[in-house]
Amino acid sequence: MDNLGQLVDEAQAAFAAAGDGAALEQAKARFLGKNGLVTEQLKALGKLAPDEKRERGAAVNRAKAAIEAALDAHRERLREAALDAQLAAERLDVSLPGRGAMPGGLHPVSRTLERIERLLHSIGFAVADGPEIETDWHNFTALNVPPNHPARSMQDTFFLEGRNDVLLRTHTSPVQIRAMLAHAERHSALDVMPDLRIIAPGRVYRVDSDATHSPMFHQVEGLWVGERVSFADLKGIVGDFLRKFFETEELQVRFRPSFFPFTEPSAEIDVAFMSGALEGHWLEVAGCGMVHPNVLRSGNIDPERYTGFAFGFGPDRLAMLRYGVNDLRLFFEGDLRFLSQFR
Ligand code: 2NL
Repeated sequence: MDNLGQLVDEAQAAFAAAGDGAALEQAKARFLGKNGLVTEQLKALGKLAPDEKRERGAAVNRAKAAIEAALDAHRERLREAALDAQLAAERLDVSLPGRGAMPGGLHPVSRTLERIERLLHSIGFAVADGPEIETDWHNFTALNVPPNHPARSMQDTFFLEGRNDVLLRTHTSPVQIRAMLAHAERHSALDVMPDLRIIAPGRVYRVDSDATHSPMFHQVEGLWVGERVSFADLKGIVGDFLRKFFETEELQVRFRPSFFPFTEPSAEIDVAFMSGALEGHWLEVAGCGMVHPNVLRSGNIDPERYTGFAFGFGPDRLAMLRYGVNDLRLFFEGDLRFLSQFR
């Protein structure tokens, strides 16, 4: 009887029809399980005579081995099919262009501030800072701004909600008031106070918004207080600084009489380039003057003994000139198409 060959064929067909691991294990049980068709054949051997049993036993075992080999082959086939499906689903296209690194960069105004700080630091000015939320006293009173000055109104200055004594600083001058007070205190035991030479860079706030004004903008103020500090020192320092900043010895610099409550005398500083698109046009870049005696007194410094000069630049304006930008608001809108040009 050759039903064993048929049994192997049936097992082959059943394994081939199994589409996944579970179906294959079901098919295996039907042939090789405890009550499976192969097991049945092995049990039937017991009823045979010894010489028949040896021959038939060998044949059943060959069939069993063939079925087990077929089972292994189909297990391997299913494993490979599963791997192929996974590889197809998780396919990587290694020929796609990379996303590319997006390196950051300093904001053009930050670069300008760092440039100003580096140049003024190199001639002996230390960087000072202070709070952006200030008292009315540090921002106005100490700076000799009269009580009814329009800058002290809600139309011009951001006051904190429900308060008339705390505000967003409108200039960095209060930093210098704080620095003078600390300097006077630190050296109060000495016969002669050493020179105070600082710059105060930072954000300032005013109620104002158009193409050339932003409600938040930047200032760098400088202050030098000592014995016999003069307007001539001011002209030398500021002129040297501007020629270094604009990288031209040909720069024209003029001091035009002006007025600020915190300086006397006061001047506006204009520059003119000797070449380039702006050649021959006077541009206002800063204000300055000799520190008013009342302001020195606010800083606990004796105006009979010490004098000082102060100046104030708008680094946003300087950045516009240096980079050829015509709308101040572009600096503060955070548009990467604009900002990434300065990397
Ligand atoms: C401007 C004008 C200026 C000052 C700022 C100052 C500070 C102290 C004392 C005296 Cl603590 N003065 N600062 C002086 C003159 C002008 O800035 O137009 N800035 C953009």
